Amino acid sequence: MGYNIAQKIIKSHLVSGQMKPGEDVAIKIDQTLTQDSTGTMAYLQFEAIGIPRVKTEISVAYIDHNTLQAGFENADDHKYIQTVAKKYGVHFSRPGNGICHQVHLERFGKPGKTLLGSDSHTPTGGGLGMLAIGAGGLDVAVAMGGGAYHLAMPKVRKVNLVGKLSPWVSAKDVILEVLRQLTVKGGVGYIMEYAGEGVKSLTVPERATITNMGAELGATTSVFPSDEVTREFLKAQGREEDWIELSADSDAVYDDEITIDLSSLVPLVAKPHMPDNVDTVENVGSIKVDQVFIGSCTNSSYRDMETVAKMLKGKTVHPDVSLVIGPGSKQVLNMLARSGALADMIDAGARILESACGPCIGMGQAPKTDAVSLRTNNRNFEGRSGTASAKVYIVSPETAAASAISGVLTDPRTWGEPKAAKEPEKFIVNDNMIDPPAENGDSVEVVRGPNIKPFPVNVPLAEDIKAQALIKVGDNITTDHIMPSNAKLLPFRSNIPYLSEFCFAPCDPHFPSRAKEKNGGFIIGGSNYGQGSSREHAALVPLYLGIKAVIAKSFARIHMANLINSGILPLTFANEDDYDKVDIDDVLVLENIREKVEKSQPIVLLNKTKNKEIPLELTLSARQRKLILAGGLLNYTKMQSEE
Ligand code: MIC
Ligand code: SF4
Repeated sequence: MGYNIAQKIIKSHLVSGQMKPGEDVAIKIDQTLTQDSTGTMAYLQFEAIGIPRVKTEISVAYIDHNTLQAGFENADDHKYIQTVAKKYGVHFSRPGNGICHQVHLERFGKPGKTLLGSDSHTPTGGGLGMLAIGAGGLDVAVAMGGGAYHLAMPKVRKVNLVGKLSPWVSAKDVILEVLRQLTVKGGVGYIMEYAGEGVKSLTVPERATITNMGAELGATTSVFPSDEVTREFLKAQGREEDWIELSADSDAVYDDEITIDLSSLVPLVAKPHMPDNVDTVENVGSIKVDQVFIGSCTNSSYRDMETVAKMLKGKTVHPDVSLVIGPGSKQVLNMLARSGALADMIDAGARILESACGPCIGMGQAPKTDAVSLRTNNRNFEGRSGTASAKVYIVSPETAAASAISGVLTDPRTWGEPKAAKEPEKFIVNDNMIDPPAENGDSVEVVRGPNIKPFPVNVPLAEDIKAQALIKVGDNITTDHIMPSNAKLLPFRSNIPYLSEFCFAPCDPHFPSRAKEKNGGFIIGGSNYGQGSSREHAALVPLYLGIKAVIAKSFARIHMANLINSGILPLTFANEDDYDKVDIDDVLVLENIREKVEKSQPIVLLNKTKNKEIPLELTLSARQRKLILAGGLLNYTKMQSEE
């Protein structure tokens, strides 16, 4: 029996475990990436582990999220990351060099390699045929130290692409169609592997748009074959030697399969406030638009930006629209500048931003009250734009540009002649904004600003837990609900005590004070709890507030791993209906929980207030049980190195 691409890469990196879906496998990590909003924590944890030099083939620290610098905090974090990177053997991509995923695709990604990144959109690298996975900062820190990455062996779903995209329909519409079919939970437990004739017609940046937004499916990652198109891309980046061919065996077996006919797709839009709330642009109709943002790690490649510039050339942005454009990298911005495309954008009235995440994570450009904002990014969660009442619609760059000119949501097919840009034969390559690490880091002094506070470390799991339910939330709660991120909060990613004041702010602003007053307790969640980002702050902050366990209908992958890494129990209701048997303030008891976790015995929650027994499940690998018992990955890693 042959292998698919995902299995081939896992097999060639397998350190332990069997490649059977659901089993714990450990894989060797070739490359890591961090960004600044998760990176400070990742490097603090790397320092706490105490390994003198990273052991990966390459590790890169990017500065791309916290670039607004309204106070000293961001700049202090940048300096900390720059110096810690230099000392421990990590390349440093300076602020302004671009969004981690775009730059990594351009300059470092290699087909067949594994990449672990402290950002949920790390699967962007799958566009190049990498096995690129998003994880919490602590997992990345361990991987930098040479430790294997543990995950439940995913199933592999084949996405068979047939036909060819029609003019004005682009990669964003492909992934929106996948999201429409499968929903934000549809990828949980899966790797999405793209195959079929249609693959050839997609360039690497287009493939990367699709794998990037596989994160919104909840998938472990997404991967494309590495073929002649991949070779051409790497050659144009001056790195043809990094190319290898990678395809599924002809008799490869998949756990599941869907087919997408590219020729039947039309421009699509994800309506507020979920990426799977998908409809056609035509159906949604000409709603009035206040803001358009073209950028983010999903759609900020040279191809996307040139296409937009061609559409804007000679036109003027509608008077009621603010058009904001953030090219994904210095390379893209430089090429736009030299081709004249940047001048066409400026001339049309676009507001040009530096190459960074920017508005995608609410770092500036918050729209007006009740605004309709069209964005090419990947997430439209409520409040993420920085304006609580704004309605964010996710669209392709083509739909975004057409709408910016007309002032209403516009189907780009009404524009006539197609304008899609071609991939260049040669990209402008200048890595002068990527600082290599010191040959010998001993003499490098790590600079720590006053905003860097110690992070919480758990204690070993208690014998019994008795505490109250502090909050009860519904389905699809995102990490943006648990630990919001915006221009005001992102500067405090290395300051857990400060962040804790805002935990669950969009759901219940009194949660932090209640948690402190009651000395911690339980969180009750619905299904797909913790979807979205990789930020381990959504676990570290609850840990700081004394959360002992989250009891939910189901969990999103990265967040569940982050809870375990923090030593917080991720329990699920054995019967989903039992969710109704717990209310806020109920006193809950987990008797002999330590022994039960240790011996994998059935767990029953006693709701003392309602006098009800509720069966729970704890689906953990043997290793994860040890992490929970030890009080998290850091304690466990230290215990192991002491043995
Ligand atoms: C996001 O898109 O939500 C982020 C900001 O990039 C996060 C990481 C973070 O919270 O710092 C992610 O996707 O993992
Ligand atoms: Fe940055 Fe947005 Fe991409 Fe997250 S999704 S890495 S905030 S551009």
